[in-house]
This record gives sequence, C-alpha cells and structure tokens, in this order.
Amino acid sequence: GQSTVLGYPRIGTDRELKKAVEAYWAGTIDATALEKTAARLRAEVWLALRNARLDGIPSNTFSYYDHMLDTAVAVGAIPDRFRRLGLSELDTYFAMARGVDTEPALELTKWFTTNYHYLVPEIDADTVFTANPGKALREYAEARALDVTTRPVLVGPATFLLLSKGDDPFARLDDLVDTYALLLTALGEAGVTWVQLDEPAYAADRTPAEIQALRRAYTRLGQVEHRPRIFVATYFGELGEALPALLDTPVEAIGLDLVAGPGNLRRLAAVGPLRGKTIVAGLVDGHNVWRTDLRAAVTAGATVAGLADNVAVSTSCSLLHVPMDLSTETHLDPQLYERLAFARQKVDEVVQLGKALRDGTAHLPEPLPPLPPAWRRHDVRARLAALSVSDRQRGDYETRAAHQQQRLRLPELPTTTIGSFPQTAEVRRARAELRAGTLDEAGYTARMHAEIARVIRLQEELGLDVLVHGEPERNDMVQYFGEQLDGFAATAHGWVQSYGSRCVRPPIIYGDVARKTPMTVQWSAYAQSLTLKPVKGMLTGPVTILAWSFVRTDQPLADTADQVALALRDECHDLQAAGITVIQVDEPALRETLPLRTADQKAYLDWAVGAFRLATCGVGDDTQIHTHLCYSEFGEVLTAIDALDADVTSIEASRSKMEVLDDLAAIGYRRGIGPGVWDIHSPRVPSQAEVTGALRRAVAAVPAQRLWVNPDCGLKTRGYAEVEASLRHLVAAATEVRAH
Ligand code: THG
Ligand code: ZN
Repeated sequence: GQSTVLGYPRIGTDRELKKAVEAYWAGTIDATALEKTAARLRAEVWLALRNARLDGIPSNTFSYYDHMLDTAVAVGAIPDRFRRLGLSELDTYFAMARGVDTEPALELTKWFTTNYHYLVPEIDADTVFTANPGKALREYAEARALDVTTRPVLVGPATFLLLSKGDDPFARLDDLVDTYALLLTALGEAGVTWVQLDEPAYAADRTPAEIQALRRAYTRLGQVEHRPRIFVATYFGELGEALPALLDTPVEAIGLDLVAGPGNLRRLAAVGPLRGKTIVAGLVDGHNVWRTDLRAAVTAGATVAGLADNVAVSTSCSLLHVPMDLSTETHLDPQLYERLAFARQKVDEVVQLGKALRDGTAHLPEPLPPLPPAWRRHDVRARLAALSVSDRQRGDYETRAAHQQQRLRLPELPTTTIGSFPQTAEVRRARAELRAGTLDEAGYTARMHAEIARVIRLQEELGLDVLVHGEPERNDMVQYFGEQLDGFAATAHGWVQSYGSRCVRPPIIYGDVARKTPMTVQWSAYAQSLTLKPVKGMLTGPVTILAWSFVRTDQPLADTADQVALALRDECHDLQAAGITVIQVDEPALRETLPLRTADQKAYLDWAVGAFRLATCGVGDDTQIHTHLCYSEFGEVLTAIDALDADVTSIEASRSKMEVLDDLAAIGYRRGIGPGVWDIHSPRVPSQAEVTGALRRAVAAVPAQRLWVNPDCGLKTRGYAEVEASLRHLVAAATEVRAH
C-alpha cells in the first residue's frame, strides 16, 4: 500500500500566509517579500510530508487565494474585464479575487459541503483557453530542488466547468480538454510522472450527458503522448455512474472517498476486478478532526485491494478543511486530545495504514471508545427522549400575529437591522485585553455596555422600529456559543481557511451538549433597559452551529442538532422571561449544508427544520420569532424555509431584484418577510430613491402588512460612515412608501 494525501493546508501554522497576503494588499510588503514567505510555507509542507514518509506528495495545492482561481489562470480563463486593467500577473490575480474600484470581484461560493469558498470562474462562448502551466511547473521544480518529487494537482476540466458560471460553460468541455492536454504535455516534458485532477462534482447528482462528457474528456486526456500518469480524485460522496465511466478510460488511478461515500466500496465490488488500475482509497477523514479507527480502515483497504490491481491509501479529501497541527494545542482536555487528529496527524495515519496493508495490523492501536462516560449527559438524553411532536409546534400563525401586534404595536413596513453593527477597533481591543488578562470581567462588561448604549442611541436617533444590541461581545456567531456550551471545545490555533485570507476556528462538538448558564441574556436585557422600542434577542440556529463546527460522528447529526436546539430553546425561554419580545435565530447555513445528492436532501431538511423548531417553539404566542438566511438562491429549500414557521424571515434579495418574493409566494409562504433592500456586501451607500424602488417592487409582491424593511445581512464588516448614511436612507424610504 502506497500512501498519499489529496492536499494540505496552505495558510501556515500561525496563519503566516494570511498575514503576508494582507500586508501585500496594504502595501507594506512587496511582491518579492510575499513570494519569499509563500516559498517558505510550501517548503515546510513538502518537507513535513517527506519526513513523515508519505509516498505520494502533492504540489500546486498552495494558493495565494483559491485553487479554483489558480486553475482558471492555468487555463487562461481570465475575463477581459480584468485583462483590460493592465495589471501585473499577481495583481490581476488579486483583482479577480477581490475586485478593484471599477470591477467587482468574481463571485464567491461555497465549495461543496465544506465551509471553504471558491471563486466562480466566468466562462462563455468567447473565452479563449490557453495553457499556462507556469505555477504548477515552478512548484514542481521548487520541490525537486528540495529533493522532493511531487504530484501536481489541478481541478479537473469537468468539475471546473460545472462550477463555473456564464452562458453554458459545460458546452466548452472539448475546448478546455484540449488545453488540459497541453498542460499534461508540458508537465510530462518537465519530468512529472503523476498528475492529480480533482473531479468532486461527480459526487453530486449528474446527468447522463455529464457522465458521458467525463468519459470523453478522460479518454481524450488518456491519449495524450508523453503525459504523466493521471490520478482522478473524487471526494465528498459516492460516485454513481461516473465510476464505471472513469474505469473505461485510460486513467491510471481513481480516488474514492470511503468516508463521506462508504457506498463506493459496494460500487467498486459491483464493477468487478479492475485490471491495471490503482484505486486510491480515501480512508482518513479529511473533513473532520477525529482519529481514524485504523483497524476498521485496514479492513476496508484490504477489501479494495482484493478488487483492484493496486491500492493506495489516502485522505478522503484535501486536508485543507482541517487545522494544521494538533501538537500546537496545549490546553485541550487530554481525553479529547488523544481522540483528535489534525492535518499533520492524519498524514501519519495514512502512512500507518499503508504500512499495515503491506505488513499486517499487529502494530495498530485499538480504537478508543468515542464517548467516555464523563461526556455523556443523562439529563440531556432523558429530556430528548421525552420530547413529543408538540415541542416542535407553536400555535396558529394568525393568532400569534394578532398577539404580537397587540404587544409590539409596530407600524406598517417596520424597519430593523439583521443584528451585528460594525466591530470597532475598541471592541476588538477589549476582547483581546480580556483574553490576555489585562482587563477584568467588570471592566469588560463596562466597555461592552458603553458600546451597546451607543448603538441603541444611534438606532433611536435614526428612527428604526426594532432595535438590536449590535453584538460587540461576539467574535464569530458560532464560536461565541461554542465557547459557552458544555460538550464543545475551542482550539487555540485550529484555523481553517474559509476564503482567501479569511479563516475560522471551528469549535469541536465532542460530547453531549448542554447550556451551563444564559449566554446572551445579560447583553440583550441591558440593551432593552435603555429603550422603549423592542430589542431583538440574537441567537445562532442549531443547523448553523453544527455546520460551522467539527461534529462528533458517533451519533446521527440529527441527535446532536436536537441537543444544541434544547440549549437554544432554554436561551429563548430566558430571553422571553427577561422581557425580550422579539428573538432572531439565524440559519445562514441551512442551504449550505444541503446534501449533494437529491436522495439525501429530504432526510436532512426534516431534521434541520425539526431542530430549528425545537429551538424556537417553546416561546409564547406573543414572542415574535425571526430568522435570517444569507443567500438568494433558495430553490430546493423554499418549502423548508416555510416549514421553519418563523414569524418573520429576512433574506438576501437586493442582488436578485426581489424575485425571491414571488418564489416564496408561489409555495404559499404567508408570514412576515424582510427582503434585504440594501446590499451590504458592497461599501456603496444606496440612495433613498434606490431603497424606495426596491421597496415598491417588494410591496407589489407582498402585502405591506407582512413586509419588513432591512439590509440583507449583518453590518459587522461595514464602516460606521456607510452604515449611518445607508440606514438613514432606509428609514426615509420606509416612511415615504408608508405614505404611498
Ligand atoms: N462564521 C463561521 N463560518 C462562516 C461565516 C462566519 N462561514 C461562511 C461565512 N461566514 C463567510 N466566512 C467568513 C469567515 C471568516 C471571516 C469572515 C467571513 C473572518 N475571519 C477572521 C480573519 O480571518 O481575520 C478571523 C476571525 C476571528 O478572529 O475569529 O473575518 O461568520 N464560523
Ligand atoms: Zn446574512
């Protein structure tokens, strides 16, 4: 058994890449200094992998921003609107990633089921593909100079086009494959012996035409003369008909994710013995942080070995999605530490598995039980077991709406914001000083109260109807709750790239979840004490908390979601008892977490909706539940959004010109709706007339009694100058439209 990994984190153990890239953007270092840091980080990774005695070492997995963007550059797919800027190669690259004054960036979208976001290439009939092997060749040569032979990695041509946008990008596959053929030739000439082409898009539902196109593409690439051997990597699920299609082509190796797609083993057995192919068995989870049950993995590996001429062991997907190195975590509970593996430890696991497949399993450790008794909460389990349907149900909506209106006395077209206000430098400093111990609890509370008071005064002055406290106390909407709940652990350095230079530190859900004390009540109650207007309580929903954490795998996600939901249900109860009349429970990840395969989506949406309702259905009829979802393409989740049964749903709509309102009306949604009338993702201040226009379009689709007026997302990333001006226009527009 050979051993390999499909990719490795590139940000550095101390986020050195983030710091260098941001310094380059700020103009404090030049391109040479940036490149020097990048080369050092690449060398560190290659040497670490070689020293771990990994057989197959990937290259070209480094990226200044995103590997889809790198692949776009490798095939010359740079839209004219960026070429025209006449910038250097590096600055053209960053212009595509971040935009410039005159050109918006490429769109950013979630990478399959992960919390990583890639840049969406723009491909149309006029795109001229050209082979640009420069980066892949340079990295290969750089590693060779360190005496490390690597396998360059690129996104495969079919997945590349399936993830692109434009006028039928997939129709360009044959042209693009010609360019990949040139890339393969160039790599072959440089002495490259193996290349990895990633085709994860085939772990999702694909049409027969798309499968046929995959077969055609790799048949053609297989015919390229003097090419490296081709390893097609697939991940994030089970391959359907794409597996026999790929096996029909001359590619030498096929990678299967046996963690997210255990059914791949059955499919492999069904296609019969595979002559002359290597199967790369993804046995070590690249998308979660738990140690592998090595004995079980060897058994699966041996099954694969019985079916193919050759088997190699790998991670299920790139290790990009887990933190770098567990050994930097010195404050974790030892019982948790011994159950974890980050990227560096997963490399060791892959090497051990490769060895065990050759030499037997005698040296492999017995797996630890996943849940030591101390992590089990009998009170939580008893409570879950006693739940009934009525715990996920509220009274009839019309009755609720009448009670709420009687209590809240809101005007038609009530105005509000989504929750967060800009995070000022002082607020961040206060959090850092509390962590460092230079500011005590009382001092910290005083600073937060001052900030909350300022934000409340501002909103009153602006004339908003439903206020927020602004969330100065939160670093991240998931981390904040993770830090306070039992069953969650926070890491000190467990950074994972989310997009570009931005990283998150996902909490780890390791045991039964329980709330120790109220988590948000003191901040919301303080804010409410300062005003006669309603202040919204602000919570993150159970689905989003799971989606942005590393979750335990010893019980169904649905059970963990319900445990988190119970903690949130208690928080809702306590907010209500503290005089909070409106509670918003955000679920921006509801759509994100949707399984890739249609066949799996209903079961997911059932438990996801069930958990949200468990969290929110314990309040009285006169408490108004809001939810917020951060995207505009609802498609397959519209009925699930309706099923959440929130009294008010705020959504992104400004970029889709309010079309989503008609879609919601079509499925019978009849509760409150707040289509975002200001696109906060851009620093532009919308004029009053623009907001009025958006509102008039909304009023045409939804009765004014049910319509709310709000921006399309939180204001955390904006500056106060834009926020004040924009909110002034938003309130004025609502006043104008109310008067008709
Ligand atoms: N939280 C978490 N995941 C997310 C989001 C979030 N995923 C999707 C979406 N929002 C976009 N992602 C991010 C991720 C990180 C940042 C912004 C948007 C960010 N991170 C800081 C950085 O890299 O400098 C670090 C923050 C910190 O110190 O904790 O700005 O909101 N979990
Ligand atoms: Zn949002």
